[in-house]
Amino acid sequence: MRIVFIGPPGAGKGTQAVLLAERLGVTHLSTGEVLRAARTSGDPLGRQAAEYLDDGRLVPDELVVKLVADRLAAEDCEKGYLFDGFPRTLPQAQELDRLLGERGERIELALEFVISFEELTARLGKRGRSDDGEDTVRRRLEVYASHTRPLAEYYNQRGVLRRIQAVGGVDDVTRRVWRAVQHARSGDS
Ligand code: B4P
Repeated sequence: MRIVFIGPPGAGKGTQAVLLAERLGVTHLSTGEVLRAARTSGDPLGRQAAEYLDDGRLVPDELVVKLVADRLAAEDCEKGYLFDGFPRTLPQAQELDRLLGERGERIELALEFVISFEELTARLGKRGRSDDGEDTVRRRLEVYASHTRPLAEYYNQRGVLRRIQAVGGVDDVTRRVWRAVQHARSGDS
């Protein structure tokens, strides 16, 4: 299956993506994780991405798209993939469609994680990653609302959007994610 996860920072996309990718036997690709790893290793991509990560802005589209295009070409993506945190802008979504079109593929499920601002700030406060400081989180949430949230409509128009409530324990959310996957597979509404 080919899936994208959409949701604000801290919604639990990464947590659920690991579980779902394993259950479906597909490749999990988190652009956030790849960018953080590149920063730590100090390679050229990481050096370019660092300033954006640290102040909560989106890394430029061309850098992220290149990263995804390279990754998609790897053999392990032939069995399906789950993009976690990508696309995050309309140009990224359009470029992804173009790349997939060349492969004769398309996104079959776009899962939007719905969660309140209060719950998010509480979760991120507990996590304490370097981009989880109060001002950075506020910036990331604003960027989400202006650039990424509109993608839900993009996928809704393509008939592949499903929304789940991302509150409750991890197991509760996992059950909702799985139900959405089953509906998408059977074509139910
Ligand atoms: P990401 O790595 O995608 O990180 P995220 O949005 O913060 O996290 P996620 O929603 O995956 O939450 P998680 O499961 O960790 O992005 C980081 C940065 O990278 C961006 O700000 C941007 O700069 C850059 N970037 C990434 N992709 C990009 C792109 N495509 N274009 C441009 N820039 C890009 O969960 C959060 C916390 O909640 C955890 O501590 C977890 O333990 C906890 N949690 C999870 N589920 C829970 C539950 N049900 N109940 C309670 N707590 C829960």
